[in-house]
Amino acid sequence: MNSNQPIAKYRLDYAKPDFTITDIDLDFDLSPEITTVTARSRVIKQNVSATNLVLDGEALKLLAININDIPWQDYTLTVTGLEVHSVPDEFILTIVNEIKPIDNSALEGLYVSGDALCTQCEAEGFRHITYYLDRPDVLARFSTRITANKKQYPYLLSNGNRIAQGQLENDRHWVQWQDPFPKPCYLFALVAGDFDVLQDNFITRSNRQVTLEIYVDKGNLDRSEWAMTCLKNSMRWDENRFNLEYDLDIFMIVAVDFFNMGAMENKGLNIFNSKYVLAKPETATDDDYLAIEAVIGHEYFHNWTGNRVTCQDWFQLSLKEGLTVFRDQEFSADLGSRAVKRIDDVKILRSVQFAEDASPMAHPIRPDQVIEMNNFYTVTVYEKGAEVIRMIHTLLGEEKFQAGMKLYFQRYDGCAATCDDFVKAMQDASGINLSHFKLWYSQSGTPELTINDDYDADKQQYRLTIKQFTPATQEQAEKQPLHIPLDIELYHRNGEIIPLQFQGDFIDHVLNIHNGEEIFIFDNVREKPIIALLRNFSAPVKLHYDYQDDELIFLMQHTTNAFNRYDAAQMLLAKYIAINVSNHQHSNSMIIPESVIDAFRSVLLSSSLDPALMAQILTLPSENEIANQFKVVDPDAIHVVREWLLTLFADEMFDELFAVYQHNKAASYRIDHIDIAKRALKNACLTILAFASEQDIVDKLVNKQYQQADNMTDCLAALNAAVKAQLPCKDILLNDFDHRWHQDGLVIDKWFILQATSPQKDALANVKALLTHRSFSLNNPNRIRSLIGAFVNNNPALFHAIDGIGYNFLVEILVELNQKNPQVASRLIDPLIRLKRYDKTRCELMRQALKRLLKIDNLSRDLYEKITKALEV
Ligand code: B3K
Ligand code: ZN
Repeated sequence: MNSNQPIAKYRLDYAKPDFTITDIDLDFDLSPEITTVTARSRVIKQNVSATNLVLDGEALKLLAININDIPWQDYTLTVTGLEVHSVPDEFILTIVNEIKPIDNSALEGLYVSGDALCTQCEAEGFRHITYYLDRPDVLARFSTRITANKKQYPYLLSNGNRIAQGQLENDRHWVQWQDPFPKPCYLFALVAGDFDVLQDNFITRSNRQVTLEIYVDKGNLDRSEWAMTCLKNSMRWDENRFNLEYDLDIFMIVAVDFFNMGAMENKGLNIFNSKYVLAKPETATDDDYLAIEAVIGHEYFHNWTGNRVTCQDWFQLSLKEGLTVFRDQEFSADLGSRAVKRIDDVKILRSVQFAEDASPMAHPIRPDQVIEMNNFYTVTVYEKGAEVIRMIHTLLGEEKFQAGMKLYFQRYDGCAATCDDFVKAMQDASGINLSHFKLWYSQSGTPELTINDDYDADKQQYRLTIKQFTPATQEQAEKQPLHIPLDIELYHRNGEIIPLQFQGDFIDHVLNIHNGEEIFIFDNVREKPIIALLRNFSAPVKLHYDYQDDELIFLMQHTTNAFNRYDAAQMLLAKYIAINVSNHQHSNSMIIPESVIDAFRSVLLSSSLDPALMAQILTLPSENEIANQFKVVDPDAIHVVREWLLTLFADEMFDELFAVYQHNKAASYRIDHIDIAKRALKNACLTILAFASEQDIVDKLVNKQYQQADNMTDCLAALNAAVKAQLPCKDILLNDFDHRWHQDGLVIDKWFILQATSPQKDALANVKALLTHRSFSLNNPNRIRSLIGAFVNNNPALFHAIDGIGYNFLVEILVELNQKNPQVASRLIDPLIRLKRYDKTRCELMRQALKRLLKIDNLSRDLYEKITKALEV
């Protein structure tokens, strides 16, 4: 990789394109072995001094170039594409080229998924289809004609409306599509295959009828109904909450088994990983149902936030992703449990995004420097991006926020915009100054708030001193204070809320922090209050405040914000986990006060708490969540302490857990939020009970739930409990599950995940053996993520085994995946680049592993970018 090192692109180097393309007619003569693409584009010069048209293209075989239908000889093929020299100011460019879908294992461009052909163009996949201006600020009207064998590919789909079709000789047929909305090429899509189709329709609020179609593999129709329900709910919700209506006559979703990510929002033709479409109670868990709802919503919502208004350049990715994640989060919250949704989202942020901020890949939500764009579809751009939008929502309130959205669409519909454009629209529509707030777009890292308070009984005054500090990140040493909305509430010890006031004026519960240090004083506080901080997680920050146990226990019971009840419980656990990690490291015995256990017991005994919230409170933080508390992570100690805590909880609260478990059993399975909550609570209890010292009893209980389950949620919860607690029944149950489900990829993925996250000492040997399991394939990203991804990410104690065998295993896998599928390989490497978080021995082993990877022949840009950052070379 030395002679030809990939080079970075910089946000500030953005320049408008020299040429634009207003219309493109694509013609595909499809076959998996060789597909011929004819692209006829209307090209217009934008920069008068430009003479050469520089097009992107990769792995293409050029057959012909015409300008205004005359063959053109004056061109050069380059490493990155094609330069057409001395072109006129406006012309029709025709390019004919060939591609080989069957050889496309990277799943970018046109590729084979099972028996179908499909495309993935975001971010820069269109250049694998034809030579083009593959950048999001070139918007063209697309028409697409597809010709293929009719038996093999009875359905030929593309964006927009189907305008013509016909039969040809030799069992061939063709279909022509036209998309009236100009779009960048990353939103282009094509699918050819044989499917079962679920059809429905939706009447928009202006009374237009939209045909809805969901395409699934033959035999899967009974698993597609939930996706259709979610789609219709999304369409209605976007009309009601955001005033946004669908714009074409047809909306199609195609589910494919081979897909690098979750799904893709191509205009009018969303392509989905089948994992986010297919569900029936026997095969999908409640979490699967909720994930489908979120992803269907997300892709649908992109129609306005992403497609109608797109991004000027890829550095602006969070413009569409942060905003669309915010929208899908609100959709799920409005339809289900807002508190649980918030908790789930914050968990991801704390466990994955905070870890990314502390890694060599730290970047602002609008990155400044990129080698491989696919490396920046990150939890920072997406989830932290959504938190930034949420903070704007908190600062403006719903009404002004919606006014900002309206202005944003008025200004930029049909255009490519920037994050600055979005913030300006929000500011102009609301009259609220966001100039300091904008720093969230350019500054990386997790801000830390340190809060001190004191109470003056004589003056009846309560005083808060708030300091903010953002630790340096690898790519950005200097940090400025941010504008942080801090939502708080004060309580008297009797549970009463104290109104916030200063010198006779009431103060809003959202404090605006702008400086490195700020002081807030509250009057008329008649006793030292208990403070609820960062209500609803009002900003993506870490909090330091010296809570006493009794204050956290108070908040668990009294605070009005459900998120804060959960968070108080988390803080209480975090404190005793940290103490006991240290105890374990120093060979001291582990301890926890009885009052802490009693606090959790009273959660179990509460008759008023929402079962969904109870389940969240009773679910111990994952080892990854715990790891983020520590500067230097000790994965062994964290694992031991977490299991010790589970056994302690199980033994100390056995009767209460068992009673709640029994009480929340449902007679039959229904997908509604009350039943989902009850199952979550029941299974949270089972997960703890499984660790009880009375192993015979819980082994029977778990076994019974597994055998009697009529749905995947209960079946998998039992299997998970058996594996995590290493119950005697686990092997029989695991074998049974394999036997029952090995032919169903999506279901057997759940089994691969359990095998990969087993605490059993020889889990890695087992993972290696499973690489040859009948259901496993290194060609399918879902299988890779379930077996290998789950091991390296979610079995930290074993991945970080002190002899380095976990690291060696990952190196072997990455060597194999580097060329086969660079995007998937690049996601797998993340836990290995966080070397600085570990002790010297592990850090050195990780460094050696990375050095070995850097020597791979033809190292992909994706891995190169992460490895060089990790090694700081
Ligand atoms: N926009 C796509 C992600 C494309 C990933 C490219 N590597 C899915 C989504 O965020 O909706
Ligand atoms: Zn998205």
